[in-house]
Formats: sequence, structure tokens, C-alpha cells
Amino acid sequence: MIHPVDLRSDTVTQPTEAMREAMRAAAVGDDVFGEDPTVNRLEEMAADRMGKEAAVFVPSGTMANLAAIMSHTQRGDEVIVEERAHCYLNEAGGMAALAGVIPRPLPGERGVLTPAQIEAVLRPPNLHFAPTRLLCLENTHNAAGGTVMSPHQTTALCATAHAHGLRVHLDGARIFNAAVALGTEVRLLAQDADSVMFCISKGLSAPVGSLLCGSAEFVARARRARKVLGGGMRQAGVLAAAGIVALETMVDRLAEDHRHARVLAQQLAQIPGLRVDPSSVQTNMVLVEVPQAAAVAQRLATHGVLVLAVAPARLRLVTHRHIGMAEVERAVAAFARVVDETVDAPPAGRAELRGRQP
Ligand code: TLP
Repeated sequence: MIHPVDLRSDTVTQPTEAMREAMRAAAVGDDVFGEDPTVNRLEEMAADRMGKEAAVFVPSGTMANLAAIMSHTQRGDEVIVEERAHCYLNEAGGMAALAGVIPRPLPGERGVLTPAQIEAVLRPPNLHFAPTRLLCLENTHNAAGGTVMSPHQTTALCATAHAHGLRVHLDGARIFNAAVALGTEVRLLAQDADSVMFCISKGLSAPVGSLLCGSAEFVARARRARKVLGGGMRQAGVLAAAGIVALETMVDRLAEDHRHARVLAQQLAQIPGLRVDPSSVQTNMVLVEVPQAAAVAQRLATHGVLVLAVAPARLRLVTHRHIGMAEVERAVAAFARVVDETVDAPPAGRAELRGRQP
């Protein structure tokens, strides 16, 4: 059986053989007691890569963001977010439901805010206002299509936030993609933020987990938040072992995923009926504008190509370690066929296609 070309997300990556071997051999202990040597080592490595004092291993990026927000704020505080930020739109409302904060969404340009936008919404202290405590940034920006924020932009935003007494949390689920795309050190992207989280479970191919990094004092608070959220794991060294391999061996190869995303975008842009801007592809994501995106995704699946419909007229395609040039070609061929079928479909078929739209 031919495997499907799975472009839904880089989260679908399987652990490498070296990861499986490291997981089998991992020395483990009870991490809630701080006694798992492999978790401790991964946390030290993560803190070192991000240029922070400490780190805590958590089960997911969602928990890392929520633990960060809980550790930086009090209930009733306001948090500034980009209007399509993952922690705002895609984390089940956890920041409101569990951290009790009120988000203040602002529209970014390709996901990136400006210092002037932050300044424009800050207010003097007043009994009536929710105190603004935190700015959340995202690099790469998922909903904007894997776009990057440069060290310069990050520094400017953090300086503005800090000048007004706000803290900054950086959702760096794919920060290594950003660093590789920019040809810069990941710590330069993280250095001005008070906390940064990154995922080992995405393009880095480890099976599970994220690291939340910051000052020792912040991480102590985040450990408590992790416990409150039920994320205190026990012999988590079996997972951390894969994360160590990920950090040691899987970062540089992300450039390959970016190259494949560019080729995919260039080839899809040739297909009439699809709107793709290859010049907007900065990392491993491609956004395709097409009417009836959900129906197109369903049809692609029948041709063995899996993509996500992220809006009524938008598909998201993500490249990763299991997508080589052969898979790019299969995906492009499937798109060409599906677009043809859609255009050639008799009116009844087209109506059916419309009927399947969410
Ligand atoms: N994003 C996932 C899904 O939500 C769609 C994906 O496939 O892209 N921050 C950012 C920027 C993310 O993209 C994600 C995951 C998270 C946080 C949450 O990470 P997990 O899934 O580990 O909770």
C-alpha cells in the first residue's frame, strides 16, 4: 500500500530510529520529584539553546502557552495577542477559561505586530480597566502561513512591552524553523522575551512534548502551573530522550522542509484555479486559496493527499521529514486532477461539492 502524502501538519512526523533507540535506553526517574535524569538533561539543553536560566518539560505546546500565561498574570489581567495567534484562536479558549485573562487581539502584518500598535492600546492605570500585563508573540506564525519575525522586530516589540511594564511570552512552537529560515541563532530570537516555549513534536520529529523556558523564578512558577494543569509526568525520560536526539540532530535539516515548501508553492501556483503566492513561503507552510476548500481537501484525500482546510477558501500544507520531492510531485499531480474534476464536474456534481462545504 502506498502511504498517503500527509501535509496536514509537521506534527505527524514519526520518531527516527535513533530516537526509538534513545527512548529504549533512557535512564528514567520520577520527574515530579525532579528525579528523571533524562528530563533534567533535556531541560538544561533547552534552557541553554534559548539562552534562559531554566526550562520545564510539558506534554504539549498548548500546556506550555497556558502555563506561561498563568505564570505571568493574575486573573482579570489583559493579554495582548496578535488576532490570529495560536494561543488565542486554537487553544480552546484556555487563556480565558483557565488563566482567567482577557485577550486584546490586534491585527498583525503577516502575523507580526508593531511597537506602535502596542503603544496605541495601552492605557493609564484606572479602576475601570483590566491591567495589561503580558504580550504574547508567535514565531513562526502559524495562521499567517509559517511567517518569521526577525530578531530586530522581536527586540523592538519586547523593548516597548518592557518599557510599559508588560512581560513578553514567545510561542516558539516552530522557533527553530524561524532561526533556520533567517540563518540566525535561535537564542537571538528568544533573548528579549521573558519566556519562550518550543515544541519537539513538530518538525523536529520527536513524538511528544514542549519546553517552556525562562528565568529560574519563572520556571518554578510554571512547574506549579504544570502541576495544576495535570501535566506532571512521571518517568517522562522516555519522551525526553527523543527530544534530546531532536535537538542534537534534527534542527539543520529543517532547511530541506523549507525548500520543499517553496517548490510545492511554485508548482501549485501554475495550476489554474488555485491561488498561491510562492514569495510568501518563508518556512514549511504553504497556504492555498481555493473555493470550497473542505470539499477540495476531501477529494484530495481520495487521491492519497491529506491537507487541512483552515478556512472556507483556504488550505494549509505543511512540509516535514516524510515529504521529499516524490511526495511534492504526488501532491501537485493530485491537486491538478482534483481541480480538473471540480471544473469538469456536471452541475449536479458541483452542487454536491457545494453541499459538502462546512
Ligand atoms: N499547532 C498545530 C494544530 O493546532 C493545528 C498545527 O498542526 O500547526 N503554538 C503554535 C504556533 C502551534 O502551531 C501549535 C500547534 C501549538 C502552539 C500547540 O501545540 P500542541 O499541539 O503541542 O498543543
